[in-house]
Amino acid sequence: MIVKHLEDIIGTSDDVDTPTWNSRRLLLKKDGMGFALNDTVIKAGTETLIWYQNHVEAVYCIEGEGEIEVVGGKTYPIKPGMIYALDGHEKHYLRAAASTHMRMVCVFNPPLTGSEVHDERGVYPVLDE
Ligand code: 9YT
Repeated sequence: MIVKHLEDIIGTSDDVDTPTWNSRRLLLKKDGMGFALNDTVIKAGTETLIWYQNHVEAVYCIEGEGEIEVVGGKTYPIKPGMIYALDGHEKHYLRAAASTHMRMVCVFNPPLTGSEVHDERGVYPVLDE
């Protein structure tokens, strides 16, 4: 059985910070669960272009407000209790309201190895440890 606490992840190499989000990676490929689980803060007033070509991701908002715009499709408001699941590798813009960060629980399949950040097209590569 695996037991971790968020405070044990913060400040380690599994705490990945970018200009628009900060992903605390709770479960990774090395944990052998077959998926990754992150506690991610989307920074207030930011927009991120994301396109998970190599992964599916489910996202559950637990704090804050914002929106997700599917490129060429709909825009959905995000607030606590809302989930979205990118089962079609949808390219999207993720925005947090200017007044508040968003806190999201994110699940990835295949699991992340830990160091992924989006490239200029919003893509996470498939990485081996
Ligand atoms: C919700 C979302 O996709 N945020 C970008 C970061 C990503 N979820 C991660 O690596 O935790």
